[in-house]
Amino acid sequence: MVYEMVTNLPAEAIAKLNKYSDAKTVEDKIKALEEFISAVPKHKGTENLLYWARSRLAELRQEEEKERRKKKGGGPRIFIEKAGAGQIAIIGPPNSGKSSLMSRLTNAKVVISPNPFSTTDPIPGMMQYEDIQFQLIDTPPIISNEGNYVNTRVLAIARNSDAIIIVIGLDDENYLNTLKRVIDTLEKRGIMISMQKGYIRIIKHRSGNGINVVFYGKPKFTEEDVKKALSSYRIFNATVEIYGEPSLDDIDASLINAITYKPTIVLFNKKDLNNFKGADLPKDVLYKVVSAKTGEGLEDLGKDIFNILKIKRIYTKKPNAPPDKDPLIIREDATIREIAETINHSNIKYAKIWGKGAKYDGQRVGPDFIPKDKDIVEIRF
Ligand SMILES: Nc1nc2c(ncn2[C@@H]2O[C@H](COP(=O)(O)OP(=O)(O)O)[C@@H](O)[C@H]2O)c(=O)[nH]1
Ligand SMILES: [Mg+2]
Repeated sequence: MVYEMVTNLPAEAIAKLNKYSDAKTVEDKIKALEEFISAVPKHKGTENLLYWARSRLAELRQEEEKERRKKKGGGPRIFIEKAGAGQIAIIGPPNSGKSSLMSRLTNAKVVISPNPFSTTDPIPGMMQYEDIQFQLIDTPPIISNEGNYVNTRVLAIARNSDAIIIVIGLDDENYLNTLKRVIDTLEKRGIMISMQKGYIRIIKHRSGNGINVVFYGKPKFTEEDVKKALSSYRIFNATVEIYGEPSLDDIDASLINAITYKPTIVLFNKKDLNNFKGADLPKDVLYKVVSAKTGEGLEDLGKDIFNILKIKRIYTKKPNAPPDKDPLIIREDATIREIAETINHSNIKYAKIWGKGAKYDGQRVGPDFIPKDKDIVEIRF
């Protein structure tokens, strides 16, 4: 397969794209993206790229507008500062039970009401799971019962979160249709709840050893194609994860941040009111039938959230001292080296570990070793 599209991008467009990636504020991102769009030649081969760039730009403009109003002392902030082991946006249509769920699971004070638009602002609250906490965010309805109203502010929160819980009420006669509308709304704005169709994640590194491509799926292109595509963007050090069967265009979408994957749990709520008749969802989307009113079905939700976030807890310790009480929360597949880096150490010699990941207590392991959830790690420098 020949990769043609991005190689057509002029150097100027690539420079603007890098400027966009590096931009720290919404204003700078908008400016760089506008310049990027005007520097991209308009033809069949760049259609997708421009579509994604324009949708991202529209979203950024809305964020900017909200920020402006906030500065004037008006409306509330769109983003909620992250806390705990992960931020999870609870989204769904009006009256599905989002606030009831929030009130059952967290310490947050929320308004529960049969009035469909009773929740007007996003509200965070902490949910305890074993020795860690997740930050849940209750949100206003994302779509209306009728009509085409879509809440872009909720979409922005979903995009910024680490995972999504979609709440659908079983008292809604067309609950499967309603769920489909929520999922379509998310996908149209580049928020994917499944990786099955295909997804590319690009993690850029400042330095390092080139392009490392990891295949979790079977795309119709090769590692060479990925390297060529990235080098046309002047990206020479990156980890590229490929899921499902994406196309090479998805590289563009991923670079521009237009497509993002969010691990998702669907909760079919109000099981006390109505029977659940099954749902056809992608394999990698977890769903549960629950009642926010009685608590039924919610027993393992903490464990489920922990699992979809793909994180682990590591208790670090110093020699001859007990392990830290508060775990370090890190990616499930993080190595000893990455754990050391997050606690600001680079010259690791070896580590000693205790727990599920260890063959025996105090096993000596190297920097590339991957400890398991709840392991105790003593790093030696
Ligand atoms: N029977 C029953 N009613 C529920 C359940 N969860 C929420 N409700 C009711 O549904 C209405 C809307 O709930 P609310 O949490 O405000 O929904 P939201 O608009 O999604 O935040 C309220 O009258 C709740 O009491 C449930 O599991 N069972
Ligand atoms: Mg509500």
